[in-house]
Amino acid sequence: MPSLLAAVVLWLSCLLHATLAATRSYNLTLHRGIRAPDGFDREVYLINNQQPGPLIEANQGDVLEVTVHNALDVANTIHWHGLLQRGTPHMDGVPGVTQYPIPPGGNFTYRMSLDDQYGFYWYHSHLNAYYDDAVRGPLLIHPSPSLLRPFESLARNDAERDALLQAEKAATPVLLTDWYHNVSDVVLRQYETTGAFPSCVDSLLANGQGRV
Ligand SMILES: *[C@@H]1O[C@H](CO)[C@@H](O)[C@H](O)[C@H]1NC(C)=O
Ligand SMILES: *[C@@H]1O[C@H](CO)[C@@H](O)[C@H](O)[C@H]1NC(C)=O
Ligand SMILES: *[C@@H]1O[C@H](CO)[C@@H](O)[C@H](O)[C@H]1NC(C)=O
Ligand SMILES: [Cu+2]
Repeated sequence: MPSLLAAVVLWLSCLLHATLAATRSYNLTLHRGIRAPDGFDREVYLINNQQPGPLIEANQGDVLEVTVHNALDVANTIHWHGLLQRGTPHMDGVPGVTQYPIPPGGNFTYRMSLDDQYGFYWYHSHLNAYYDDAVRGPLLIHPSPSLLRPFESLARNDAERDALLQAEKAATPVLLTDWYHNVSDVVLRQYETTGAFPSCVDSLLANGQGRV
C-alpha cells in the first residue's frame, strides 16, 4: 500500500510538473555584417541582426527550444553556458564532443529542460574563437515565485520589498566583450603562430557599445 501511495504521489507530481512547464521557443540566425561598435568599421558576426544576440528569457522549470540557423560561411555551434544539461548532454553545443558543427546553411534545434536552474546565464558560439566576435547573448531564467527571496530582510517596508521584487523581474543584462579591430580568425591565427594573445584589446564593449 505505501508503494502504491508513493506511485500515485510521483504520478501527480509528474503531472503537475508537466502542466506547469512551458516551452519557450526562439529562432537565432547567425550571419555577417559590417558594424562599428566603437567607431571602427569591421566585419562582425551578428545574431538576428544584433550583437550581442537577443535576450532569451524563460521561467525556472521551463523547456527551452532554440533553433539556430547558420547563415554564415563557417560552421558553428551554440553552447548554453552553465546549464547542466542533465539527460541532454547532446544539447551542450560542444563541436566534436557532443554534436557535429552546424554547417553553413544548416539548422539545429537545441531543446533542454531548465530544471531547477535560475538566474542570469549566457549563450555563446563554441567554434574556434567566434564568441570573441560577440557570437554570444544573455539568457535569463526567472526564479519560481515560490522561492524564498532575501528581500524581506533587506527592505524596511512593503514598498521597498515590492521595489526589490520588481527590480528582480525587470533585471537588465550587461554583457561585456573584449573587442578587437580584427576578426577572431585573425587573432586566433596570431595566437597559434606566436603562442600569445595580443596583449591589448582595442576596446571594451558593454552591451555591444564601446567608446568612440
Ligand atoms: C521560428 O521560425 C519558424 C520557421 O521560420 C517559424 O515557423 C516559427 O514560428 C518561429 N518561431 C519563433 C518563436 O519565432
Ligand atoms: C533552415 O532554416 C532556415 C530559416 O528558417 C530556412 O530558410 C532553411 O530552409 C532551413 N534549412 C534547412 C537545411 O532546413
Ligand atoms: C589585422 O591583422 C592583420 C594581420 O595580422 C594586420 O596586418 C592588421 O593590421 C590588423 N588590422 C587591425 C585593424 O588591427
Ligand atoms: Cu561557456
